[in-house]
Parts: sequence; structure tokens; C-alpha cells
Amino acid sequence: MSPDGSLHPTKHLATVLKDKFYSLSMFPYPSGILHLGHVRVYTISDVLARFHRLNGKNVIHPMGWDAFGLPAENAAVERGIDPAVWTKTNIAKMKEQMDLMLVDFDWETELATCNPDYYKWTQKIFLLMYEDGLAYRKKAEINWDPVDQTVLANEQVDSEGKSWRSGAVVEKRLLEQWFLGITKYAKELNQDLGLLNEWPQKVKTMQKHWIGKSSGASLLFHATSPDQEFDIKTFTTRADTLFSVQYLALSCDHPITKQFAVDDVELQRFLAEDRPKDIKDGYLLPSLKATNPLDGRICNIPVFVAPYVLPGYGEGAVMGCPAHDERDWGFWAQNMPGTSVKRTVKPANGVADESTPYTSKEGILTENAGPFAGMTADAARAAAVTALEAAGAGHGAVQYRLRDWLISRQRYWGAPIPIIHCASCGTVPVPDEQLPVLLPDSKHRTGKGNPLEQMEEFYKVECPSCGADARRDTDTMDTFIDSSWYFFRYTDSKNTAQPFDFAKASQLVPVDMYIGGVEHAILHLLYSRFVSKFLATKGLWDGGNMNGEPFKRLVTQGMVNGKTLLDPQNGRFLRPEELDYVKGAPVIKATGETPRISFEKMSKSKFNGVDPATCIEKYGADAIRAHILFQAPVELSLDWDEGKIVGIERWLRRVLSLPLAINNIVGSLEMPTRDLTADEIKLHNNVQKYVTNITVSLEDTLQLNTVISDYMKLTNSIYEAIDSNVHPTLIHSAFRKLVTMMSTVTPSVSEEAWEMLSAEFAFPWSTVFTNTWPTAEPMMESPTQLFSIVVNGKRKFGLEAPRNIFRDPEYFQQEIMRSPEGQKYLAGKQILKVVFKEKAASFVVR
Ligand code: ANZ
Ligand code: ZN
Repeated sequence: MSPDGSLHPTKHLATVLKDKFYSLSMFPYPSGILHLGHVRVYTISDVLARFHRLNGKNVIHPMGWDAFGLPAENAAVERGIDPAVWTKTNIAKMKEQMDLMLVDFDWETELATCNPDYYKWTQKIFLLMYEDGLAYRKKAEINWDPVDQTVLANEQVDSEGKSWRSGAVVEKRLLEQWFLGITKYAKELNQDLGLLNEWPQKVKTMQKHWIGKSSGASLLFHATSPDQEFDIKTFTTRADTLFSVQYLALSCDHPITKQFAVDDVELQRFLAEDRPKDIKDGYLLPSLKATNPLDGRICNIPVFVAPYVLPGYGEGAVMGCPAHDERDWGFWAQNMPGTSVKRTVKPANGVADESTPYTSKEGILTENAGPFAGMTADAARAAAVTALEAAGAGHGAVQYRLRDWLISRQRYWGAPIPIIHCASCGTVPVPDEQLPVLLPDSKHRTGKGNPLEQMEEFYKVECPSCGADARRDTDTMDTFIDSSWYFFRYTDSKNTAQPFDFAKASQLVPVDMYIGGVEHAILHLLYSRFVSKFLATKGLWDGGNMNGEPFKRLVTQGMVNGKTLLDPQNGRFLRPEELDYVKGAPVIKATGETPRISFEKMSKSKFNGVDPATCIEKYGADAIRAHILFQAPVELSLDWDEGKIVGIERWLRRVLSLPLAINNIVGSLEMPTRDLTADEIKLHNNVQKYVTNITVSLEDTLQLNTVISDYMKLTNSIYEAIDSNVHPTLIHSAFRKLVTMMSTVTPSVSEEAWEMLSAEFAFPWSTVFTNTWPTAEPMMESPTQLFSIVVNGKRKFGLEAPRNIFRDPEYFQQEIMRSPEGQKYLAGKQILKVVFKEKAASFVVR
């Protein structure tokens, strides 16, 4: 049902939707082969695009190529070809396969992120960020992939510390790197998840965790050594535990740590130690003592340097509460063995277990908690912040776990960072008129390191500011930047003066429907949200009505799993040549056994891959498109079983037989002037029902699997209508509606059926694609209804009969007995009792 309460979805369409519909599927990496996952996404976006086009919308349905990145470069190294050539060839191949799928993309706005006319603007956006201090350089400990010889973002390192791509154990190195200040947008990115009503909850939850908002307090501990005083700022989410603080811990990078290290050889040794740091490791700064900010009498708090304290989070220093934090408990036991812990929070009813820390955020403060004794932990947290504020020693504070975005890559196949390093001017942006900084043709690729660093003709430049000899930055940008703004470029992909036109982008973005894999739930979607918001702040577009959010509705489609045949003895994956087929059923040649079947992620090693092009050749694009929608709801994973396509093929053949059958009975397209028969009313009502269902599914609920079953049911209704002599004009009209609606999913079958119909008459219409989407008309009251016939308490069959027949019991009983089912269930039986109701007749028989 539509929000305005109307049952007519077409009315909803007209009033709620704007003039445009931007249907976007995540653009692919041009690997050269289209897989079934692609077929699934593009089918969905194509069906929706065609649906909205038939509804008179200005539909934007673009396609492009996420064309920079490592695979092209690796392939180039392996095969000795230019990544640009490799990429171009792959694009051509994939485009051909998309055409085979009959996806109707707007090819006139096609883009590839590796083209200079695109990355010129990626570079410009980087410079806009640089201008605002959002793109900055700093030395950072980075993840170094020793195999690919490149820096990896944190997200590209798995939980075991290995590279997502090469699988090598990642090393830590210190390098000057470019960062984008996404953390400046952390608050908005977190808050505005609340605007994304049409996003899957699981994606929002993942982003929320990734951004990781923590509310707590920032507080100052005064610390003294014999000759100096310090203020140590810490961040805590547990201000209520302030009176249980027994130590402070500083990160290895903390300024105070660095200062002490100057004279303290042992600390130097501790910091330089090359073994993996344990969470419990600590180095006590013997001469430094801190004081509790709310009670000066507690003034002998030891201060440690501890690797577990992250330099980039909070204040890079923590207050240690062994009694209430697992990590602090372990740290205390190792560094201060035998010392008691100070408990200030206990469970509301009962006593704490003395052998473990009490880590719950709920509880009651003990008598050890000074002014907070007796309060609930909740109340104590608030009271502690108030007290700290009054004492000028702290305030409420919020921290985000989100880190700034490290974008430097020491690789060739990416957009060069448009910066020049000058000995006297520092980092100098490349002037606009020198953009794009072109990737030079690289002939000497060794596969190791960054070829740009070895190309003097690339890096040797004049400083744009002072004219002295300078060096061009040889890093390229993370490809996630390329894909963070491509949907803006589609709105104006030929613009040579700016990334895109303000008015065009503002009119078309936010994207109405974004479809892609859930694997992009965090990075790509978060980066795109960040960049869109930034571009709105800079006035490149108006930001829409969702505070710069780029995607109104998001759909994450499920995986496509391949049919996998396994040896039942040992679970081994079976190769195709190990199998025979007996009456279509697989048999293992060697043993004669039936293989075990499961559906698993497609992979070469499982011999379960499916090539879409082969499938399309075998069954046709229409059948593949309908099958892929029919087999599973969009969000769920789909088990690809070719054996099931026959059902779709059978249905499509039935559809294609209808035009002839209809042309045979239809003489003119004049409507009957008499009252409609019961069968005609039934057909009428079925048409309205399916038009409504299909419209709601395509416009709103996206239950695309039920769209296909509704097409099938409507097809059956039309066959039934022919059998029951429904007036041909009504059948003709019902079929035209079916074919029009089907054209979203099965364009060629629909167009063929349409032509066959049109041929009979000199119709003004020429193609099904320029039709208008059918509107549901009011239902008609049928003169008949379905009665349930119950025999000895069990429903045996249904009987269609005039509505009022139950008022004439004798006639009703006769009709029941006369029907074929009545013959079957009642003939020859002794009828003891009959009860007639408004919708049923109940027999007791012997
Ligand atoms: C005292 C305390 C007592 C803490 C207690 C926790 C439990 P989230 O929720 O992840 O934000 N912390 C603060 N800065 C840190 C840093 N740079 N590196 C490592 N740990 C840090 O965690 C916040 C908590 O993590 C803070 O609250 C602090 O320990 C620690 F019973 O302060 B807590
Ligand atoms: Zn200079």
C-alpha cells in the first residue's frame, strides 16, 4: 500500500516520484569477464530503469569502469603488456557481454576512471581537499605489503595481519603519506545514517561500528617529577571509575614518553625492542607521579609507557582501572604483582567476585568512590563530568574510532597525486592549467616497487611557485577515491571545464536506487558519503535534501552460488570429466555413485563456475534474466541451478503462443456492449490484481521474484479466459498489459509478442518499449464466488457459483452434486445432513 493510503500504486507514482529516476549499479572492475553476480545486479537495475521509463520518468541508467588498480598492473607485469591496453581490451569484452544481456545502459555517458578526462577531476577534487587542509601529509606507521611492494590501508589487512590481495604477512614501516581528513566528517557521517531510511539496517549497523562513536570524558591528571610538572590528558568512557584509577599509561608516541626517552636509556631500549608488543607490556616512569583530579590526597599514581595505548585514539593516554577493566586487570597483575586492586563499582544486588574485574557499566558505587559512593554508575558518570568541569579538569567528550583515510599508493596504475615537492616552498599543488598530471607511458615494469619513482622524465619538474628544481610526487591515489564520486560525473560526463555542472548534479543526485554487493557496505559507501558531503560543502552541488547524502535507497544483492558436485566418500570437488549423466542425473564414472550436491561460492577450484555468455547463448537473455530474478529474493543468496530454467522457458513459450491464439479469435478491438460474464469479470479482476502487485513490487518492495510468478499467473489467467470464451477484445487488452509489464524483464520475448499482435491490425504503436505502464482499474463485483464444499468436516473442493445461490438450498445442492468433484465425493453416498452458509456448504454423509 502506498503512504497516502491509496490502493492505486500508479496514483502513488504520479504524486510521490519526482520527474527523474537515477538507477545506479556499482560499476565493475574491468577484469574482462562478466560473472553471474554482475548479471544479477545489472538485471535488477535494468528492470527498474525500464519500469520507471515506462512510467514516464526521466531515467538515468549509466555504466562505467572502475579501471585503476592492482590487477591491471599485475597482469601487465605478468604478460608484459601496458595496463592501459589490457584494461581497454577487457572493457570491450565486458561491454559486449552486457549487450548480450540486453541491459539498456546509457552508453553516451560511459566513463572509465583511468581516462585522463576523468582522473583530471579526481586530481582536482584532491586539490580542493588540499586547499581546505583535508588532504594532508604526515609520517605514519603504515602497513607494507612486501610482495606487492605497496602500502595497504588498514582495511586491506585481514585479522591475521595479512594482505587482502597477496596474502603476505604485512610489515610496519614509517613513511610520509597523504591522508584525507574523513574524521572531520565523523560526526555527520554517523548522525546522517539516521536519514538513510531506505538503506538495509545491516549496512547502517556496519557503518556505525566502523565510525565507532564513544561518549565519555576528557580529563586532566596533574603529574610531577622532581624537576617538572605535566598535565596528562586522558579519554575515558567510564568517568564513574575515576576513584578506582591506580595508574596512568602513555602511548609510545606520547610527547611525555619522548621527553623521558631522551635521558632514559632503558626506556629507549624498551621503545626500540623489535619483538611483537604484548598487551600487558609496560615501562614504569619511576620519577613521575600523578594526582587524581578530584582528590588531591590521591597523589602517588604511577605512570607507565604502554604499547597497548594507541597513539591515534583519544588522547593517546589512559587512566588505568584494574578493578573494572579486563585489560587493566591483566596489565596491573603483570606490572605490579601482589598489589591489591581498588574497587569502586559493585553489582546492584550482590557482591563482586574478588577474583575478576567487575566490568559492567551498570552497578552501584562503593564507599571507596569518594563523593560518588552510593550512586548508580550512570549517575556517577554524569556527576563525575560535572565535578571535573567545576574543577577545570575535564569535560564531556566524544571520540570516534574512524581514522583518517590513507590514500598514498606506491603503485603505477592510479591517478597521480597532483603535488610537487620543492625544497624551499614545501608541498606545492599542481596549478589547474597543468591538470591532469598524466600517467607517463611506463615501459620498464619489474613488478617491484613503483615505476614512477624510476622515471626522471616524470618526477623532475620545475616548482610552479619559485621555478626551482623540484620533484613531483610519485605516489598514486587509492582507487576508492576514483569510485567515491563517479556517480556525479555520469550526470555530466563530457564536461571539460569542471568535474560536473552544479545544476545537472543537483537535479539528478541523490541516486534513487543504488544496487551492489554487500562487500562494499563499509569502505566504498562511507568514502562516497564523505566525498559527496565534502563536494556539497564546497558548493559543487546543492547537497540535495539529505544533507549531502548521495544514495537515497540502497539494495545489496545476495551472492550467486554455483552447483557444486562432491564425492560422497571424501567430499572432494568433482571435475566435469569425472561425471556421466544418466537421464540428466550426474553419476561418478569411477564408482557409479551419485555425487553429493551443494551450492557454494563459485570458484575455479570447485569446478562450479558458470559463464553467463554460454548460458545466454543456450537459453537466451530473457530466460536468464527472468530466472535470476525468480530464483531468490534480491537480498538473499541465489543457488544457480540451470535445471530450473526449463520452467521459465516453458512459460515464455506459452507467452509466445498467445499472439497467434488471440489473433485467431479477435475480429476487431471493439468492446462488448452487453454486461460482462462472470469469466470476463474474473479476467478483469485478475488483470487489476496483477497490475497492482507487479507495480508495488517494482516501485516499492522490490520483491522481484514475485514479479515473475505474477507474470506467470497472469499468463495462466489469459489462457483460462480463452478457454471460457471471454470476449476477445478483453483478452487482447489483458495480453497487451502483460506484454508491456514483461518488457522490463524479458524485452525480446515481449517485443516479439507485441509485433505479432500489432501485425494483425494497423496499430499506431510500433514497439512495446514506448508503451505506458498499465494502470490498475477498479475491481468489479463478480456475480459468482467460490464456495468451499465440506464433507464430514473436511474441505474437499471449491465450487464457483452465483453469489446468492445459498439462499436456494435445493438448487445449490443440485449444482454441487452435478459438478465433477461433487460426483466424485458425494455420488452414491447417503446424505445425512447439509448446512448451507454464505461461503460454504457442509455435508454429513455415510
Ligand atoms: C578508564 C576505564 C575504566 C576505561 C573502565 C574502560 C573501562 P572505547 O569504548 O573503545 O572508546 N582508552 C582510551 N584511549 C585509549 C587509547 N588511546 N588506547 C587504548 N585504550 C584507550 O574505549 C574507551 C576506553 O578505552 C577508555 O575508557 C580507556 O579506558 C581506553 F572500567 O578509561 B577507559
Ligand atoms: Zn618552490
